[in-house]
Amino acid sequence: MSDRSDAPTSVIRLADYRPPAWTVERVDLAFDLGIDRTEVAATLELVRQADEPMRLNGEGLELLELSVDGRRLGEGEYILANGVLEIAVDGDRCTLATRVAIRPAENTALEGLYLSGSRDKGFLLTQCEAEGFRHITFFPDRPDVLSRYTVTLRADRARFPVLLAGGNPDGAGELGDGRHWARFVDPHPKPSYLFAVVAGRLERISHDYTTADGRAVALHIWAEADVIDRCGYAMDSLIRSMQWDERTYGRNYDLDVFHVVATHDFNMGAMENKGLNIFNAKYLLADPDSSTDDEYRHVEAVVAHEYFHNWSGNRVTCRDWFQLSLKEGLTVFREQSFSADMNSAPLKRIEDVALLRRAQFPEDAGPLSHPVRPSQYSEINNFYTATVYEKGSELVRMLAGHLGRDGFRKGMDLYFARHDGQAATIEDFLKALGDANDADLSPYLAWYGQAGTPRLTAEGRFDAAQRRYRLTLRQRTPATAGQPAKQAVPIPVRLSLFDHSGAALPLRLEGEDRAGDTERTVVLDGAEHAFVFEDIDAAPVPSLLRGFSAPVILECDYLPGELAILLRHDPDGFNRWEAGQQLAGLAYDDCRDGNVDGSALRAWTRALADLFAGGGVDDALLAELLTPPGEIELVERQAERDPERIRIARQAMLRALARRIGAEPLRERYEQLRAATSAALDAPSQAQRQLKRRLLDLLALVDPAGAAERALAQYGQAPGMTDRLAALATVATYASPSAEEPIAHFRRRYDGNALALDKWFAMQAMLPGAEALARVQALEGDPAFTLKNPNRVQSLLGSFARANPTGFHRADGAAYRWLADRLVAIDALNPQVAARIATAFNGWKRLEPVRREAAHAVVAGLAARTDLSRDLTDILARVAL
Ligand code: 0A1
Ligand code: ZN
Repeated sequence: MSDRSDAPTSVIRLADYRPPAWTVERVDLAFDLGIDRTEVAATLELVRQADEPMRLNGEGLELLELSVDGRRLGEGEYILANGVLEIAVDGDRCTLATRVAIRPAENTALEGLYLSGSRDKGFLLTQCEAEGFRHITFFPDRPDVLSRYTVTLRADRARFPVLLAGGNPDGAGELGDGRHWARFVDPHPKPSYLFAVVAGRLERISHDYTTADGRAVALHIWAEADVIDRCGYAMDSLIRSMQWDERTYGRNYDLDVFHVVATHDFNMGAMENKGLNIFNAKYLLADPDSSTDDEYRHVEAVVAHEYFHNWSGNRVTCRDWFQLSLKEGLTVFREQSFSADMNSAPLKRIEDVALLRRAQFPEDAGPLSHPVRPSQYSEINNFYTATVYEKGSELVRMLAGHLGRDGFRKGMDLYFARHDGQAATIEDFLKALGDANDADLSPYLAWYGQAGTPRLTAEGRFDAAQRRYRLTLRQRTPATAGQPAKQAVPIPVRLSLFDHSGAALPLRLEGEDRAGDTERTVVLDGAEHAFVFEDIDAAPVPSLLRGFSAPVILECDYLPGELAILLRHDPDGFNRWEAGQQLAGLAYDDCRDGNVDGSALRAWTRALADLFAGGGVDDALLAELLTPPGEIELVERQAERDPERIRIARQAMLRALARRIGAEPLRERYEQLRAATSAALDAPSQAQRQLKRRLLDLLALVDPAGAAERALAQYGQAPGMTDRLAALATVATYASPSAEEPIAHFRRRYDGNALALDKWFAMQAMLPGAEALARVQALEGDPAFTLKNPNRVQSLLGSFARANPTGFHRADGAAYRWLADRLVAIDALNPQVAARIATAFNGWKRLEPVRREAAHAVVAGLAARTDLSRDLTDILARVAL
């Protein structure tokens, strides 16, 4: 957090980086824990690195005692102002001791030490990334200060029976008067943002794990008693992650214990604190009755992500917060590879690319755009973005593709060996990968420093006389906020050429003796380059950017029939889907322009109807193929956005698809799948549920009564949450009066299950149309709703503002005004959450004039306020530009 912004906002610049003037070798912390008041005694062994005073960060701390080398300092011997404690010290080393008091129960920002749950039953925990440690004690709170930590926790045993901190246990005992203590020593130097403690009434499940290099590790997952029986899937996922990192990267865990804790009060997804990961319960708990298939996959992915950070983030950390993607992009990439190995690789790629397009492309195209390595920030918490995470992962994927599997592994081995125990930079990463392979990867640095999504234009020309196909690739990146001029970046383009029967052609580039495989990667490393393929007998259909080999927008004048060939024949699931998405985009253009008999719409519906009838596509892929880009992605296809019209055009294309397939075949296939229904979690069962859902939604467009009847029956008979929630959403979307009863039933059935109710809030918040606002306002009055809980706010307000374009962008601007009001209220409690919700205003400038005017008035009004947090002020200032 986040002072109120009456102080001028200071901008931190990458160019101003200087190494720390004082580092901390050892930290000894002793906590006397209490919910209202906790005392923290800290002893720091500091070492001078430059001829400057010692400066420690500290915010919201009540300073009780301060001494240097055993001598208490009086006022006048230090300066404490603007969150910095400055002490002039002689000599090159010193021992600094502080004692401070902090107030966990008052900490609604959930940064530093705070209370999760109620005063009488809840527990205490910490969140320190990025700058939370300074809310716990005075410290040089920056990631390039790595220290060895010893932590002693003291607390009332009855109220806080479980005491945890990162590191290995180093003793525990009684203190008398009902209090007890526990000590932990972490042998691995770490930055302060990885520090964590937890204390309270928690239950655990455990597993004895032995690493590949022979270390016995006790794995413990902790949660409150009412949810501890929902942690089994997370434990299985953790074991799979540990084994995968050993196998794939040769990385072993490095402490004797590994704790994972679930909390219902958390600002983000989870946190990789050394030896003590803390999870938003949403990403740790899973059971068939209250979790969907998607949620099971998310639990597996987030558990893996946090575990993988132990090497990519903890053992090798970041020099400064500009390097955030060094750990996040790399760890997302590692998680994506893991999930692809555990599940279906093409489906995982489809999911990740769809997320990139939905979340990152709009971010990169609007006023919040920033490079994967930003060059400045005023609030680092606002840079945990899709660009740093998802685009960052795409950059690592390009590097990995460039080096090949073995080369990338060699590079990673060198990176970990060379920088173990250090705070590194993105240059260090590229250098290590390059050095291990005798390669120069420095051209890829341009990707890290430049915002905006490059446009890749492809133009093919077939020369029958020469039997040649000339493919000209060009790139251009549009100007982004504060970055008018762009340079060319290396763009690897994996490609194949297909003939019109759908066969892939062997590829021989001009100057080569022999044809190679049917797929290869060419790299466009300047503004333009032509690639000439020989021995081509007829104009081929190029399949470009296979596997989404670079995070760009492809502009290629495909004829609909050409995309249909790829959609029908491409053997690779991802590319088949990609061709379908591109063709769906053209079909959408037809519907948007009122061209109901357009050639793209016909080609798209015909190809999908044939694939549907032909039975050659598995259920999971078929469900994906039947899902065109969403309303949020489609906004890019018109100059001025009117969400109503976008929805109408998209619904029209879906209706055309449903008609082409036919109501009867849709019903029949649905019934077959229904008969096979189970709650099993295996991939084919999940695929059946996914396809069933798509079919029901398509059926609703051509047979609303038939779809509603089936959806209601499905709701009543569903063996698990996936089927139950999907059915509820279908009824509520297409037959709202019949939805009242099941909606009320769901509310009663899951009373007390916060995570299940979050889905209930979100589902209703996303129901389209102008009435959505009144529905959301009514739901705010539900006793389970509170602005104090980030998950609740995300489910109701976040889903509405970010995932309900027709509801949020009401033409009268009422939803904008309502959200502005709520943002101010949330901001007073939790600035990080307010800032995240406020990003919903990101694209206001490209709305049609009436909505634009309404949004502008609201955004400008908010941006002019001086009583908001630094987090929210930063977002508003950029969005309002
Ligand atoms: N490093 C975590 C994400 C995270 C970031 C900031 C937080 O508090 C402001 C909490 C978690 C991850 O990537 O999982
Ligand atoms: Zn992460």
